[in-house]
Amino acid sequence: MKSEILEAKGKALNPLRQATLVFLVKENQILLAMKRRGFGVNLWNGVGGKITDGESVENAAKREANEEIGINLLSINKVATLNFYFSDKPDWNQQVVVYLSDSWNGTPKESEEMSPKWFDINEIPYDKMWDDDIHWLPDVLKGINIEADFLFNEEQKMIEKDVRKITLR
Ligand code: 6U4
Repeated sequence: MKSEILEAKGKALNPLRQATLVFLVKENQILLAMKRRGFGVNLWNGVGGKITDGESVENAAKREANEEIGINLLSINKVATLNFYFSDKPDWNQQVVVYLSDSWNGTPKESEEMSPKWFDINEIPYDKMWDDDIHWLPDVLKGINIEADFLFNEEQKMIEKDVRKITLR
């Protein structure tokens, strides 16, 4: 693993605080949501957020999808585990567990936090997403499970990455 990531890992809470990220997929489309406030504002991303005390990761994923875009997830499939380290903001360090879902009830709708929109899988706006996404989301959408570590600088630019392809689903 890269030395700066190792250094950030050594300084981080162990285990890292966890968060969830869910992408709905149907036919050739993926649902992204524009973050309207707080962490990652003005970036397209999946839906998700922090895990609350005593909650399972899967339940947190389902709860956040309901709170942020008003849908009930019926099934989710874990596809990636991503560790994010922020060199100057250790409070932001987090492990994000990523899921895909092709089964839910309800129609995605806007909330105070997120504005959802369907994108063609070939037209994902990586230039308006977190820097890391282009390094793992294409593989995840091809059916490859990923584990990765990413280090960000003070301007929230990704400065190091270590991406491992784990299994073919
Ligand atoms: P509040 O506003 O406290 O209710 P909450 O929705 O619980 O927030 P938030 O917004 O901190 O949590 O969640 C962060 C979201 O951003 C999670 O879905 C994980 C995701 N995320 C964090 N870092 C990311 C990164 N570098 N790349 C990425 N998604 C990231 O694609």
